[in-house]
Formats: sequence, C-alpha cells, structure tokens
Amino acid sequence: MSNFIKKAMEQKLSRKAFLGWSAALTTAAVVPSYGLKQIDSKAAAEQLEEEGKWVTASCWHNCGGRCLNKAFVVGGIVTKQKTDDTHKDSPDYPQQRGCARGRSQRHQVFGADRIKYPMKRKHWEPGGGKKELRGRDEWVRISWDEALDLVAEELKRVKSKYGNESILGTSRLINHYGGGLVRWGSSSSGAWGKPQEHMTGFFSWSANDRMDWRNAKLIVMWGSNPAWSSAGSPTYNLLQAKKAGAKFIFVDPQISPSMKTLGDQYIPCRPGTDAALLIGMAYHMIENNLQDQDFLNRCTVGFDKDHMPEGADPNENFKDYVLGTYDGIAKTPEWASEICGTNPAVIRDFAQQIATTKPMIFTSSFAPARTYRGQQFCQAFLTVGWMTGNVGKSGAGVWTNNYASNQSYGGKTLVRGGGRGLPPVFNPLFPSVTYGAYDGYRFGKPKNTDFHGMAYTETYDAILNNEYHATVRGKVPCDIRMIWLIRDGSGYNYLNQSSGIMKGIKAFRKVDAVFTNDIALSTISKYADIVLPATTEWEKEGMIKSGNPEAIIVTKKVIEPLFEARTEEWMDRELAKRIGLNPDEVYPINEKQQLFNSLAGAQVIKADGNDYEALVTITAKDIKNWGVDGKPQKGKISLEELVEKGSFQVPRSPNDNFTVIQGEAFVKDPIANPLTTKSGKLEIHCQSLSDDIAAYGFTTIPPIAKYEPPVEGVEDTYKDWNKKIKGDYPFQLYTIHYARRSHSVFDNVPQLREAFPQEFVMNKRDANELGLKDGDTVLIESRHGKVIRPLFVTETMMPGVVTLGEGAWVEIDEETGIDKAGATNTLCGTHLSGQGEEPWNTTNVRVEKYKGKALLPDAEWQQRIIF
Ligand SMILES: Nc1nc2c(c(=O)[nH]1)N[C@H]1C(S)=C(S)[C@@H](COP(=O)(O)OP(=O)(O)OC[C@H]3O[C@@H](n4cnc5c(=O)[nH]c(N)nc54)[C@H](O)[C@@H]3O)O[C@H]1N2
Ligand SMILES: Nc1nc2c(c(=O)[nH]1)N[C@H]1C(S)=C(S)[C@@H](COP(=O)(O)OP(=O)(O)OC[C@H]3O[C@@H](n4cnc5c(=O)[nH]c(N)nc54)[C@H](O)[C@@H]3O)O[C@H]1N2
Ligand SMILES: [Mo]
Repeated sequence: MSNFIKKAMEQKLSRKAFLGWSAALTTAAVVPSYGLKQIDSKAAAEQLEEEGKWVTASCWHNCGGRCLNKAFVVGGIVTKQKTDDTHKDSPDYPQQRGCARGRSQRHQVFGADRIKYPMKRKHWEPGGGKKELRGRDEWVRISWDEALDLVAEELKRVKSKYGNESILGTSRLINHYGGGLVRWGSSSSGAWGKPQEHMTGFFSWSANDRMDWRNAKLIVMWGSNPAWSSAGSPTYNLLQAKKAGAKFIFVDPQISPSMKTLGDQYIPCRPGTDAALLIGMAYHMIENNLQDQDFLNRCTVGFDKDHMPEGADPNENFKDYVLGTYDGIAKTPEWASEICGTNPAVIRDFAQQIATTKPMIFTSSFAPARTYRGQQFCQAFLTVGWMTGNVGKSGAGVWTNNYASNQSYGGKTLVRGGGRGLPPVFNPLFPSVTYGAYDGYRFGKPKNTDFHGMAYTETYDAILNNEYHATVRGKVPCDIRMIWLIRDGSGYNYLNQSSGIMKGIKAFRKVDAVFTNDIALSTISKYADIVLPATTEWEKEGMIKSGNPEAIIVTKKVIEPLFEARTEEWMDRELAKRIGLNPDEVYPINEKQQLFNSLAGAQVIKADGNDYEALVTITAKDIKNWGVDGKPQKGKISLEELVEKGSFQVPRSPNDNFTVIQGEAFVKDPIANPLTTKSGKLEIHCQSLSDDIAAYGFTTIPPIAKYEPPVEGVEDTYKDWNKKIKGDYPFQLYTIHYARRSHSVFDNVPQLREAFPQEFVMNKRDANELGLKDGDTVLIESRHGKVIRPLFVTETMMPGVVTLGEGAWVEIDEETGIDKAGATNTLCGTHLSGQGEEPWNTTNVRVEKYKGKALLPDAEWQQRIIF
C-alpha cells in the first residue's frame, strides 16, 4: 500500500471521503480491493508477479509526449507500471521514457474518484431547473437508459425550439445532427499562428532535426522550459547539444528547472515585455553594425528603407523605428530596460553574443506569445533572429520550437500511423471546417469572414450578453441554450482552462443544459447537469500514439471497462438512435477496424531519407484473426510483433540521411526557392499580417515589430508609470505549464499533488516588503477573481513578477468567492486580443497574507468522490 493511501485511510479525511474510498474498494470486485488486500504479504506479491503480464498502455493526455508506458496487469487491475525497456538507451537512440505523470496513470484509472455511473444533478430538469445550483447541487445516480433518454430529449427540444445555433459544442454526433456553435482562437501557441503564416509562410514552425542541434555554438531558449513542458526526450536531446559544446542562454522571468539543468547564462525579462527587450537588442546591433546585412538584403523585406516590400511606405521600416528616426524615440537598451527590467549592459552583451556567435539557434516556446497582443513578441523575435543571419545553415535557426516543430525534435516525421478511416463530418454551421480535420482552422483559415462562433475568451460574454464578434461581419446575436461536452474523444476542460472562471461559472449557470462525459469530476463536469462515465484509454481498443516523430506507440486494451463506464463511441451511437440518426452512419466502422486501418496505413521512412514505405506486414491470417476488412501487405515488422512490442522507433546515428536543415534551399537561392509569403521572402515588414489581425476586430498591430504596452502588462501594475508609483495590482502574474499535471489532467491524483505542490512563487524581496514568509497562506487577487495558496519564496524569480502553475482544479468557496485550489484562470481575464489568443501571461495581481485559516496541503483534501 502506498504511503499516501495509508495516510489518507488513517486520517479518514471527512466522512464522505472515507465512505467514498470504501465504496470504491468494495463496489466492484475488480477495483483496488485486490491490491490492497494482498500486496502487503510477500508470498502474495510473488504470486501476483507470476500471474501478471506487462501490456503497452496508453498515455493520452495533451502534454505532447507519447512515451512508452507499460502496465502490469493481474486479475483485472494494474499493480505497477514501467516505461521503455525495449532497447538499450543511448543519446542517438534514446528510450521513450515516461514521466511522473504517465507513471501515475494507474492512480487516475483506478482512482477512487473515477466517475462510475451516469449521474444527474438533483435539481436539473429539462429547460434547466434550478440552474444556480450548478456546481453545488447534489448528484443522483441514474441508469444508462434514463441518462441517454434525458440527454436525447433535451437535445431534441433545444434544437427544435432554438435551432442548432443554440448548441455550444461540436462532435461527430452533433455535426450529423445539424452542427453546433464553435469556439475558436489560439490558446496553445498564443499569438504565433498568424506571424508564422504571414511573415514566414509557416517556415519557422519547423526546426532543424535534433541531431543538428549538436552543431550549434550558442542556443538561446526564449521563454522555454522543456524540462517541464516537453515530455519525453527533448531535454535529453538538448543535453547532447550542451555536451557537444553549445552554450545555453535562457530568457525567462524565472530561473526555470531547464535553466538549472542546461543553462550557462540567464537573462531576466518581465512577462509580456519581450518585444521591448528584443528591440533594445536590435538597437545595439544596428548601432554597432552587427546585423548580417547580406542575409537581410537577400532573404528578407522590410528591414531598412531600401528593402521594402512593394507598396509599403519606406518610412515604415524596422531600422528607422529602432533608431527613432521618425518618432524621435531611440529604442536603446536603456529604453528597453525600463520596460523589461533587464540591465542595459546585459542587453548589450546579450545582443553582442547573438550577433557574433555562429552558428546559433534562436528558439522560443509559446509562452511569451500567450500575452495580450502577443503578435508583437513574435514579430520582434523573428526580426531580431533574422538580423543575425542564422537561417538555413547547420547548427543555426530561428523558430518557435518547444511543443511545435515535431514536439521539439525538429526534422522529419520518420514513422507515422495511418488514418483510422472514419470519414470526416462537416459542421453545417461552420462549413469551412471539416470535423476531424482541424488544421486549417487552427491556423486561422478559413478566412475570417467564414468564422462562425466566438473566440475562446468571448464565450462567456456571448452566453451572458447574447452577442459575439463575428470578425469582419461585426457583432451578431446569439442565444446559447446548451453546452454540449459529450465528446467523441478525450475532451477539453475549458471552464477550468480558459480565462475568466468566475464569469464562466455565471455563464454555465445561465444555459438550459450542460452535458458531459468524463473520467473524473473535472471542472466542466462539476458544473454540469448530466455526466456520463467514460472509459479511459486503458479500457478501450488499442491505438497508435505519436508525439516524438521518431517513434510510434501501439497501445493495447489493458482492462475491461470499470463500473458502468462506456466508450464515447458507444454513447454517441446510443444517443444517435434516440435522436433519429442511424448509428452506423455516424460511426461507419468500429474501433477494432479503426485500429487495424491505422496499423495497415502506418509508414516508415526509407533509409534514403526521402520516401516512405509500409511499416507493418499483414497476412491473410492476421486479417481473419482480427475479424476486420483488409488486404495482406509487406512491411518491416509483423503485426503480431509490433502489437506485442508496443512501439516502433527508427534508430538514429549522426550520419544517417534524416537530418534536415530548415530553409537550406531558400537561403541558398531565395529567388529559385521562394517561401509562401506574399513577397516570397521572410517579411520583417508584413502588411498582410497587420491586415489579417485587424480583420478580427479586436486589436491591431503595425506591420513591423514594435512594442506597445499590453493590457495588464507591467505598465498597468503602476498608478503612475512615469513617477513609478505602483497601483492596486502591483504584480505581474504568469501561468506556467506545471510538472504536476497535463493541463488539468492528473490534478486529482493525490500522489502527484504531494510530489508537486501547487505553490505561489514570489521573489524574496517582494515577500519581505509584504511581511510574508515561505509557507504562509496568501490571498492573490486580480481584477477577475481571487485565490489562496501557500507561498514559495525564492531568489530565482524576478522582483515584481509572480507565478502559479496552470491547470489546478478550481475549488470556489461559494461564500467568499475565493478559489482555494489556485486555478490560474480564476485570475486571468477574458480580454479580446489579436487573433483570439488567450493573454494568460499578461495578468496583474495583488498579494497579501490570508487572514482566514491556513490551507491544508491539497494532497490531503477530500477527493471529488460522488458514488
Ligand atoms: N491560465 C492558463 N490557462 C491555460 C494555459 C496557460 O498557459 N495558462 N495553457 C493552455 C493550453 S496551452 C492548452 S493546450 C489548454 C488545454 O486545455 P484543455 O484541453 O481544456 O485541458 P485538459 O485539462 O487537457 O482537458 C481534458 C479534459 O478531458 C477529460 N478527459 C481526460 N481523459 C478523458 C477520456 O479518456 N475520455 C473523456 N471523455 N474525457 C477525458 C479530463 O477530465 C478533462 O476534463 O489549456 C490552456 N489553459
Ligand atoms: N508538464 C506539462 N507539460 C506540458 C503541458 C502541461 O500541461 N504540463 N502542456 C503542453 C502544452 S499543450 C503546451 S502548449 C506546452 C507549453 O509549453 P510552453 O509554451 O513552453 O509554456 P510554459 O511551460 O508555460 O512556459 C515556458 C517558459 O516560459 C516562461 N515564460 C512565461 N511567460 C513568459 C514571458 O512573457 N516571457 C518570457 N520570456 N518567458 C515567459 C516560463 O517561466 C517558462 O519557464 O507544454 C506542453 N507540455
Ligand atoms: Mo497547449
């Protein structure tokens, strides 16, 4: 028995939690009772060892990883987990090792807080019932038939009375039923999408292959923390570049775990002010003529007045903006320093290093672009990177890498799964977007005029005020009656994960119905009316999982569905019948066939590094055994072996043919190999970017990189910026992706709560000034909400800046309105910015000692156990 479970059982927590535990332990014979009863004896442990077997188990959350996760199954439960041991580990050919989260998967699957049965909020009835009780009502266990009938009837009622436009949400089923309103925008990549598209033709979305990083002399990691946020081998790969001699510089408001692991030099920068720092660096380079003028002339437009794109005002060039030729403000390192907080001498030295060390990799994650008008950071980052000429060469590059670019590996995809064969279904309300083929939509295509639905950050206002921005069509009315979260795959938890939880709760309490399926009572389900118990991926047919472009993982069903959990597909099929659709039309092929299709269609790169060939050998006998439709084929590994082994990884060596140098051909001959930008070159002056952003109707940006103070940036922490008098919200908060969880997923796992506390991080000087000490419970308040958290005091954080990990499961005290879990979106506001990016990392807060009772560690809190 784990220490934690022992401790929890001893403490008995509250009566409800205790009953919950025992219910979980006794209701179904398959659940941990087996383990708990027997694991303490040595003989029993040995017997388990003999009976059990290792199965490749899915790890399916949105961390970007896809590591090899193996589960030891015995008697229908999983007693332990391990990770990749299919081959010897080496830097060239690393094992696909899992992290603390993946290895805690069994605590999630077998958690006492799994949703076990369909359940209904006691005071919900068709049309809404007592809506204000959402999130605090009692739950009633209901049968599957009752649940499906209620959901289907309400769906039919809302559709016939208010139309499909009143349903917020989309899925295969909903699209077959006439579609629903969608939320769009850019969360993950912040403001990167549009600058990528217009300034580079998506060029900087890719990076050199990881092997080539070992040729760099200098690697700048701008706002990047791969040690926490790039699961799998990326940090290990970077370590190889370091061993090969690269110097690492990190630019971040905090000395991050990655800086501690890899860093040689740390450059502090306040959140949301990166554009100013970059422009100050550009000044030093221009002043000392350090820019690679030949590269700028050949491969870019807009740097100076002699190299402007067609039709642009020559005065609107970047160099003259930096020098202050027309606006009278020289953007010197001193100018930048006042904004970004970095010492001017450090700015000059940093600029000198990036301009003179070759080859250099200049890479950024998305975090600095998850800011208000974050495009300005992206513009400045690309511009200053390009000024150094480090493009299209070995050991060199300018790109956003972490989490994009083949999950931080760069290069080509060496092995990939095939399609599952489910035909896409159009959302009739949003015809330009094919469901199941999101790509165009993510990057802002279809064009703005086709947008239907609202930006992520406008969702709650749309529900509350009955209108939203339809970009160039202006504001349109809406009447959202139903929030549909019966997802056809593992879903999202936007009430927790989008800005403005307090407003979100109000919006959730306004509609007629909120329906979800879930594996635990995550926020979105806590505030729902009917929650359907979904199987985890451990309880489903296997799947091909890919993240790392050099490997695929082939998972297997680990256990039978627990309690009354069912697959999302089963739910959709049952609902289809009840709303008059043919389930076989919604899902024309079953899950087994889907898995088979993706295996049959899997491809692996040939040794020449150009072409692909079939990965899997399939015989007529395999097809018969699987009971699927298919044709025999020849590949590199038998079906049986692949499924048994659970992964296929392409071995690498420094001299293989797979190394890619991003943009090599373009830089050698930009005329013969133009980019897909308007000018065919890299666009420092980019009118189409400026126009496209303006078309959204939120904020505008000039065509060149400038710094303009964001809403809730550093300037807004002051009442008087010139006299430097602080205002009501004197701190800048940014919300980091945290090691404890994948967004909100895993936040309910007590073991992970204990291992990675949800602390509020602040500089020592700030803490001293406020009379706060390490471990104090503090109240953090923004313009949008309040949270309490234990304080962690450190010298590694910039003064004036504070942070909290994003993704904690919000826990609002209905009386005080305070969130005691510290969900960052309780604090972040729903500002409309740029292309609909969520400006999480520009948020202002104030901090004080909490006067109420000190917080108990959240690892010891009562879990959300209903039945
Ligand atoms: N403040 C702040 N907020 C942020 C960010 C930030 O930096 N700061 N980052 C943002 C980013 S980059 C992203 S990508 C988003 C992610 O935001 P989301 O995608 O909304 O977050 P997840 O927590 O991954 O949501 C997964 C949901 O699926 C459920 N689930 C998990 N497994 C299964 C399953 O097998 N079946 C079913 N039916 N359900 C399942 C979980 O309970 C949970 O409700 O968060 C964003 N939110
Ligand atoms: N453990 C874990 N890993 C994850 C995820 C997760 O939830 N948990 N989510 C995955 C997903 S979907 C995504 S999109 C990625 C996100 O990964 P990233 O885009 O890298 O985001 P973060 O990890 O929030 O921030 C990276 C670094 O940027 C710094 N930073 C924050 N704001 C600013 C700023 O304004 N300027 C500068 N210069 N630095 C700043 C932070 O201190 C941090 O060190 O992570 C993925 N990996
Ligand atoms: Mo993300």
